[in-house]
Amino acid sequence: MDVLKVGVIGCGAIGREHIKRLHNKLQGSRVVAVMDVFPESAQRGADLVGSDCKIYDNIEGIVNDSDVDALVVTTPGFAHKEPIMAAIKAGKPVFSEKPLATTAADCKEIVDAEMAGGKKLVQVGFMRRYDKGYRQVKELLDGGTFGKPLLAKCTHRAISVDPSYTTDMAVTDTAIHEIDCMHWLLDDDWTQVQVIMGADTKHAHEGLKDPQIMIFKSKKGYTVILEVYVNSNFGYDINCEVVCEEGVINLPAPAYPTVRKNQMISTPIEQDWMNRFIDSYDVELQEWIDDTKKGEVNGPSAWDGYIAAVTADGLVASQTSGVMEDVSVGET
Ligand code: NAD
Ligand code: ISE
Repeated sequence: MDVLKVGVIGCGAIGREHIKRLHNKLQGSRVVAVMDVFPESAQRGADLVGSDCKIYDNIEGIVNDSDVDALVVTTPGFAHKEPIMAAIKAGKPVFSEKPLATTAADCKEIVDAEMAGGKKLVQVGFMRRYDKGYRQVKELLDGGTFGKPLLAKCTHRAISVDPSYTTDMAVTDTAIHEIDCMHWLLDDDWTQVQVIMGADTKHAHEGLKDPQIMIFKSKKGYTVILEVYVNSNFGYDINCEVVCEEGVINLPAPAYPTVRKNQMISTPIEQDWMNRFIDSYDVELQEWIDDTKKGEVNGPSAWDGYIAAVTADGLVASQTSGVMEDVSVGET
């Protein structure tokens, strides 16, 4: 196959970003069809491609189009399961943005359907595994010279979120990145998790608990403390510090010049995920295109999506209970 012909389901913020990179930026793929529940959103997606892009208003149509080799799902998390299941049923490779689905039960159905089909088809958009900085941290940890990791402190801050963002989404939409990434970085599984609510910021909309502190205990005994603060009002601020027996490793911050002006020394801060992780999305999708053309799935799998969702279920339970919740994944 020379060119992978892709159908994109969900033409919102990241859907349009992925359409542009799949069609114009990366090697070996073209977007041939788009689908969205809102016709005007689908049209916006198609306009990025050109007049020969097909527009669908239903999942069955785009998934079963014989011109579509593979699917990219960029609907909101609650609407991932239906297109992923349809792609599996059609035997087509599917890349889904994170989370795989919003509950462990839904993720398990996807894992089971994929296994029943006898072929790996699903990849999840845990793009931090492709980030240069996180890869550098992993290389140092795996190199062994820092000794055993003891604990890690992470922040996941955004400027603001819209009113459709609910308290549980601090876990299923936002912390899901650290749930997967820290599990991958530390090469360990979570056994217990807890959420402690911070004092509410006045910048959060009515009913949203923000910020939240999340605590993860791992099988090997590591502790991760994560601050999720999605109405920080100042920027998109992703940090990770791993404290080890022989030293401390910090995730490199994006490189910006430090300027001296008006009696101040200052450095810009990212405004959103789009730029902060732009290279990671490119690497992630280029590898997905190349693997898919070879009939392989080598990125984060449906199983990775499932174990992240089991952990997320524990955190969501703890948002209400306030206590440590057990996380149990079961057998592979
Ligand atoms: P968005 O709301 O901007 O876009 C979602 C689009 O999906 C909208 O156009 C909406 O009309 C459409 N849609 C909703 N329900 C649908 C359905 N049932 N079928 C077809 N289309 C449907 O959201 P977004 O910010 O682009 O996020 C989309 C997904 O991407 C989410 O899962 C989110 O978690 C993920 N995301 C990941 C990253 C990352 O860093 N990896 C960044 C942003 C978003
Ligand atoms: C968004 O969906 C993303 O995935 C971003 O990477 C994350 O930082 C943000 O919290 C989510 O809403």
